[in-house]
Amino acid sequence: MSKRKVLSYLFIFSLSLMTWAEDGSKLWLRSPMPTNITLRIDSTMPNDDGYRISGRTVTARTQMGLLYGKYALLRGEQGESHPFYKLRILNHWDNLDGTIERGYAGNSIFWGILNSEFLIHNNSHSKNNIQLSTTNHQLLQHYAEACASIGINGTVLNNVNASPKILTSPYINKVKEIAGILRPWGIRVYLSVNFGSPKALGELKTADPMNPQVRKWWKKKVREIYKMIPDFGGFLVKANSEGQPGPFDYGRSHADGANMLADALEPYGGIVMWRSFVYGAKHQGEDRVKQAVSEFAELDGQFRDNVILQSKNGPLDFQPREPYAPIFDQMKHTAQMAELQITQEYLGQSKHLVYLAPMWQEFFSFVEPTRLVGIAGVANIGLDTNWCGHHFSQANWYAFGRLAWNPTLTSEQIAKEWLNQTFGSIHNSQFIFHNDTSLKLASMMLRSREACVDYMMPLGLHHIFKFDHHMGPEPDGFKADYPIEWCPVYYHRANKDSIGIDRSNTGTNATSQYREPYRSLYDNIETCPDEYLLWFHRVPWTYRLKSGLTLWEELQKHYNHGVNEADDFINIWQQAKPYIDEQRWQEVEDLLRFQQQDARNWRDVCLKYFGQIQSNRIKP
Ligand code: GCW
Repeated sequence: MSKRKVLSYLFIFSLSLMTWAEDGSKLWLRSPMPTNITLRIDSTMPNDDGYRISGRTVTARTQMGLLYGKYALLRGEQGESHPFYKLRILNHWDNLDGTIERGYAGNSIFWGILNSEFLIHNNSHSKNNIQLSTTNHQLLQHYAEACASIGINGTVLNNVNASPKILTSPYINKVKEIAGILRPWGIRVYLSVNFGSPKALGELKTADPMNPQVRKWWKKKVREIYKMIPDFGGFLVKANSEGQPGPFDYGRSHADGANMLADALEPYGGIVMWRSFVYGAKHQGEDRVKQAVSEFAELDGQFRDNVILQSKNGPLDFQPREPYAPIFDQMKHTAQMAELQITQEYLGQSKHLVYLAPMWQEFFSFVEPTRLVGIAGVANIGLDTNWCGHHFSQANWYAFGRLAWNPTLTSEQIAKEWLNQTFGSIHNSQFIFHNDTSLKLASMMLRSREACVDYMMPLGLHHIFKFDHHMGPEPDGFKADYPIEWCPVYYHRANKDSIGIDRSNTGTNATSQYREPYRSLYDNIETCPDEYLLWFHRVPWTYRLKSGLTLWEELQKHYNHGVNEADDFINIWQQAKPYIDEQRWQEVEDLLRFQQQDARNWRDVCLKYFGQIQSNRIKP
């Protein structure tokens, strides 16, 4: 038995979050921390940041394990727990001017006005010491604590549509400073990089990954970064996708591009997360949901060991329901990560209450968690007082962290934990309000994703969102000057007889990219699950579903059900009123009423449009 180092002490809970409880900015972090917690280091424990809790004693092999264990104790956990994934990373789509792509909770907590003011006043990009204001330091500490409390251990600080400027020294300095704030909380920083940087920054004439100068440039840049940030995590890259530069620009492959960066990062232990979200480049014109596999499958086995292919859970783009992305089946010799979207781009943004854990669990029911080496979540965090725009959107940040730590947790367990910690009384860390009410709130959360699917995209009817903001329905959406893959009419193809895209072997054959049994299951209209029907098939309006109803009747049923659910959420929330502070209750109430109206709007606009199409009153 190796020697046990005992670090027992009285833990004084002095974090400033205690003072945040009343102003609407409270996260799930509870106070007060129980007064005496015993912390022990045990070097015989498995070699990770897991913990063991027994009574009020937390034992772990590492300091981080002790920290994670303390928060677990607060959640009421007992027993032993270890992180399932080593990489549990938030992706912030934050631009350097402070705006956030697909952000619905205010501007960036990392970048923006303070920073650019400094640059303007100092009139130079070469100044090395950009200071974050005190407020920002504090804010980032809160952010870091919230992340650490649920096990998140990495963060990508900038948008995948990356400005090359992130690699200039003023920004690297700032990244160093942010890294310093996050480090005590076990959070490593990563950066999104623009593949064309050496050229875009005017330092070289090319960004060709096979050019020795370019390779040297990246090596030097990486050395510069590690000199400042020795525990820097690595790069996230969106290349040759939606207008971003990439290796194709020089006739090279994704593997050539990713490996060049990987070689530069390898000596320092850094990784490259290379995204597979691509369309409209090499396989232009092919069914968009097939293009990732078409582009990447032939490269399987060609990537360096420190390259991870990062793919969205579905093959299209974060719709409220997608079948899993078949790239997870196809890449057998490449490390893979899943990219989940916490920010609700297509799920009512920060205005609809939609709890996402059930959607992510659904994904894990198709893609074995062990096939992945990590999880990334596109963050929903901004400068809004309540961090996420909607109080209940915090639950999605929370659920992401919890599932990245343990993908076998149930959505229900996570919802209850979150409710308990978010709305529970500070005098009672174990149970929330009135039993019955809390159960209803959990049930509202658990039903909310299916409700959203029902009123936005029943039976697999996808991507009929408004240009370009994706809030609200636009079933007749078509713009000649837009890529066709952005146009709703491309996806539903409704006419007076039928609706949906044929992705079976008689159509685009996207089903052939799936492993069995899903390939056959999805390919056959008779066996295709209802929830994916219009995703994989073109279906006559009069087709009878398993329920005996026609497609048209079934669609109406789903739209109505979604609206009824939104109505019921308001009833449930009314019942919760006595147990929730006035401010948060009212803010959520206002948003639920908006959601109710919006759900009606989805139903009414879509049923009217499709009704007119099938009765031949309008032509698509
Ligand atoms: O979902 C789409 C979004 C883009 C986003 C892109 C991506 C960051 O509409 O805003 O760009 O996906 O994931 O790269």
